[in-house]
Amino acid sequence: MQPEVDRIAQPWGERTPYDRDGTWPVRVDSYLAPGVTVEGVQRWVPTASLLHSNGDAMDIAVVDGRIVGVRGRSRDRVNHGRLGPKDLFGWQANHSPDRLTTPLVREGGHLVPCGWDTAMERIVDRTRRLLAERGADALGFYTSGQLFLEEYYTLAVIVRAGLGTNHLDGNTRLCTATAAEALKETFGCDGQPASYTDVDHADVIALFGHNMAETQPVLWMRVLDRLAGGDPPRLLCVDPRPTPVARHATVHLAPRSGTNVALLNALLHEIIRTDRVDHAYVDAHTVGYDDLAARVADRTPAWAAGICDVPAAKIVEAAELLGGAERLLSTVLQGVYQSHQATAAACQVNNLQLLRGMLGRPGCGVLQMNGQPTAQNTRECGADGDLPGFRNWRNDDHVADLARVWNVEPSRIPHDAPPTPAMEIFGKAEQGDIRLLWISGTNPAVSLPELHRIRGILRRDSLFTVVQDLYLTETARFADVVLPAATWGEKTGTFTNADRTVHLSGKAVEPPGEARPDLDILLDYARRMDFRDQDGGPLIHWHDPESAFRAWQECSRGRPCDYTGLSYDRLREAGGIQWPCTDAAPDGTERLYAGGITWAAPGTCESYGKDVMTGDSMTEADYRALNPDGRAVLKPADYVPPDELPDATYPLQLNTGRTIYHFHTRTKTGRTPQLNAAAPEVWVEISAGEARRHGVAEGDLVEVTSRRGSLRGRLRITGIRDGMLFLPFHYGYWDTPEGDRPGKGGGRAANETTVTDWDPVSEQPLFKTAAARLTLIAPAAGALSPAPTTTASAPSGPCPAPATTGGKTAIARQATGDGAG
Ligand SMILES: Nc1nc2c(c(=O)[nH]1)N[C@H]1C(S)=C(S)[C@@H](COP(=O)(O)OP(=O)(O)OC[C@H]3O[C@@H](n4cnc5c(=O)[nH]c(N)nc54)[C@H](O)[C@@H]3O)O[C@H]1N2
Ligand SMILES: Nc1nc2c(c(=O)[nH]1)N[C@H]1C(S)=C(S)[C@@H](COP(=O)(O)OP(=O)(O)OC[C@H]3O[C@@H](n4cnc5c(=O)[nH]c(N)nc54)[C@H](O)[C@@H]3O)O[C@H]1N2
Ligand SMILES: [Mo]
Repeated sequence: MQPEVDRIAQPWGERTPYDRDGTWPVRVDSYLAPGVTVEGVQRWVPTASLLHSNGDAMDIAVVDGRIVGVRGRSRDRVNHGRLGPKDLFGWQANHSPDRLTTPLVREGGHLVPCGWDTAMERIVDRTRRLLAERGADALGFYTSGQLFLEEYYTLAVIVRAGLGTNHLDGNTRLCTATAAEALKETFGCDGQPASYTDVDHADVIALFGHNMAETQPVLWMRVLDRLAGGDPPRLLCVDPRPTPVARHATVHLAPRSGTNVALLNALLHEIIRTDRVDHAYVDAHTVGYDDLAARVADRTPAWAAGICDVPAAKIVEAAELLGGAERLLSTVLQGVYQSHQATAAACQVNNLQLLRGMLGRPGCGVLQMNGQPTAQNTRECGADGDLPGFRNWRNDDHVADLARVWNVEPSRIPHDAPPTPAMEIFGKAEQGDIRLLWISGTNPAVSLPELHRIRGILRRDSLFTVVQDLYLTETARFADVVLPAATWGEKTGTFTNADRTVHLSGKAVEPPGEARPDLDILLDYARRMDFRDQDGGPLIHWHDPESAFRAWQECSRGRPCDYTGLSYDRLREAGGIQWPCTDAAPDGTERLYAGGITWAAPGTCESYGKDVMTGDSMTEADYRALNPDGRAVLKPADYVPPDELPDATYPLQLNTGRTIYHFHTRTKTGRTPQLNAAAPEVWVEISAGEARRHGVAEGDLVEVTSRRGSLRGRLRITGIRDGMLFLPFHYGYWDTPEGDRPGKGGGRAANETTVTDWDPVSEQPLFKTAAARLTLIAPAAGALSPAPTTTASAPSGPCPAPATTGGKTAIARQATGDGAG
């Protein structure tokens, strides 16, 4: 193994092969700023990555009060020392000279610096005025999947019990709402069943709409290392793009977008037809088999082939792979969650797993993935559309139990309707019902669909907007008050990755200027608002991260996400530990449901479920009748076509998503030299056939237009399926503040074009299914497409663009064996 690798050119580093049921070898990846040596590092501060959901554990290197690099943690269960490109280089954004260092308030139309007292008093005054004039329903909160557990929990208590509004959601609504919903529909409760160690044992791994190679590169390294070892797993990839996952797959299905349910129904049909069903498991642990079997009885591969535009024989091949698996691990992500019939499709993957009896054993399980680093915590702390601790808002006993924890009257906690989903919060702001919107750790002016509309909402005079961020983002530019936040490395707290692994993230350095941890900002607000419990004591009775963590532990006691066996000291010592962690399971819990389904009984479940076609809620009585004994529910779904299909004017399917080098709206990765250089500008992907039909070629400047808006970018010709166009959604406007450029075109945010539409069950927006057209603006004339060549955007044929490399500045160390120390 080379000791040093260009980790832009080789994002996954080199292989450390291992055999099935073996132990994944350690490989410690590290990157230190030029001129810094390991010996020169004064302190190493433990944390985990905040740039995806994988939870890669690492130490921050500190010299003279500054972050100078990172090193993977060899002993951590998640990564065994490995880091991805964003993990290695992304910390540099902390030092960007344009970090916010003071609060800002709007004066005479302009944002001007001010002190914390001025900024906070403005927010408190506005809150009090709105509470008096319009009630708590005039207040809305839109938070993140990137803050810490302690912060979400504090926010949830402030909003739900302090202010008493139901209008609190996270950008997790755009991200993992469908994961949570699919788990609730099938298992009665949120909570990731499987574990990353299942990769070590599986003989078949199926990835549904999940570009793991680019979005969880360290987990993908684990898969690559198994592929390079003895008795490698076979992969099924379902994705219309030629992702690195697709290139390594035994079977790659590239369906029309929005047809997941049709494809999955055909796969279930084949599993049942060939009787690959584990009847003993199904009889013991599920309800709904007969209904499911009847609903897919005529959903043949030939039927699905016509809808998905995938050869029937390939669907049969995929079903053989799934049906023949001894140990099947399935993963699901945005190609399902942000596509048409999101929850219905995600539930069919759960059904597949249950029919095959592949749950709760090594190598067997489903990962309804998270995307953001701390999305799990947004959900479990109730800072999204759930009550804390996966309590059921429709179960009075659960509400009463939460009221007991908070020492308030149950009536103080709004629970007469479901917590308001993000798209509805913006809708209420648009209608003037919500008058104060507090946005923390998210950049909706780039990440929400149909940006022209979102800008209109943020610009409204009737809406008072607070934005809490690190930079003056596209969203912050619309704010009435901007609060400068401290971030990863500058504050302490915990967060939980996609396989329930909790990490402690330590403060390594001071935040810049007057920037404050999000927790401190919320505690300050709570103090100024003077929220009280029913005995007149302070509602928020904690004062720092560790005391907030303890308060949350009490709230989680006896719940599925039980944290009571953890502590900061234990996490500091042991590294990542998976919840539930209790006196009975002091080392955490590798897999849920190892001994059967545990949280689906009517009295304990988080949700009574919904109709997965319409989103209509089931009543408690419905649920008791369907599932009296608390088993897993096999919920069938019929395929229905997407609302917006290609037509003569907009002939292409519009697909949007990610590249390995950037995170979301690039506020951090765009400020990281190595990552920015690897993918500096937006591009547009289509197939060679589609390029011929449109008379365009590699590198041409093209315009993409939908019914909502347009953007421009240079073309990359790839192996993507015909009839589809792909846009990375990372590129916003932070270099050009004017935002809207009416009539001029030339924007570059994918969400100028995406549609305001959502899954009826999870209410997650559909970023992957709409229609668009492509027109030539100017031939390349020597200009190159900025798309990376190392990833899903690799050119399918000869291409003038040079291979993506990072050169000298992107050389990171990778150490194995004794050298890994
Ligand atoms: N590098 C990087 N990593 C990240 C992030 C990032 O911004 N950058 N973000 C993190 C977050 S928050 C998230 S949510 C995850 C997302 O991680 P992923 O879901 O893996 O990423 P996406 O690129 O959004 O979408 C995955 C794939 O869905 C496919 N797809 C589109 N439509 C369909 C369809 O109808 N059916 C099927 N089967 N597939 C379809 C797309 O072609 C795409 O390749 O990544 C996390 N990790
Ligand atoms: N077209 C299209 N749109 C999409 C998607 C897609 O696939 N296609 N994916 C969707 C998904 S899955 C997601 S998760 C969203 C992501 O969308 P956003 O949440 O809008 O994206 P980010 O750029 O991660 O925004 C996070 C913000 O928080 C700030 N921040 C970072 N750390 C901290 C901190 O510690 N404290 C505070 N206060 N702020 C902090 C960052 O500077 C940044 O401005 O985008 C969604 N939008
Ligand atoms: Mo996400």
